[in-house]
Amino acid sequence: MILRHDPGKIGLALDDQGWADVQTLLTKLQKQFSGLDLNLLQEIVSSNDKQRFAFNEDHTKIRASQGHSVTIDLNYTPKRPPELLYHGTVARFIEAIKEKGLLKMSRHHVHLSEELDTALTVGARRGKPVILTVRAEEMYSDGIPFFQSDNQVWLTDHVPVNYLEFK
Ligand code: HQG
Repeated sequence: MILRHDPGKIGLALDDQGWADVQTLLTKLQKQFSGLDLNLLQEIVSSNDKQRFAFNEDHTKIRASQGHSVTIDLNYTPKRPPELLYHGTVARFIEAIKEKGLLKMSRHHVHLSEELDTALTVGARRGKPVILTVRAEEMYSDGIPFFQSDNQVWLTDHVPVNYLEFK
């Protein structure tokens, strides 16, 4: 919540690339969670199931690797995706997706995965998952940039409907 959506909630500021100062984060969070220290924060970062957070090289800064709604520039460089990527969603969104393609909604990017299983898990957050296949390499060849986050999530701005397979 703090590193992706609402740093102001604890009076924290993120820099332009989404980094927060570790010591400031700890000091501010310790007001609510007295047991939180650098060791516990390091354990949270290393054990997080999706590796959502990353430290900089000397561990003085921390950020979320993707999924933000606040405006920051993660500074990822464009990268050629594999031929196909997957997106997990649910049936009630399909009609709108057929009309407008995949939209990033409140996040910075549309999130796509290389693994079917990951897309199934993402879709299952909202109900019975429906998997859409994205012809990613074709999109990239047509000039649409892709990025890969530090935790291996594929990101793009918008997937036009003509690159989607609904099966
Ligand atoms: C849908 C979690 C209507 C889209 C997950 C999705 C993921 C449309 C929802 C990460 C639409 C947006 C991202 C359109 C897309 N009309 N609905 N045109 N285009 N949608 O949460 O991909 O735990 O912003 O299908 O594991 O579900 O946060 O995106 O259902 O990796 O790390 O609009 O969030 O990761 O929902 O999930 P989200 P998402 P974390």
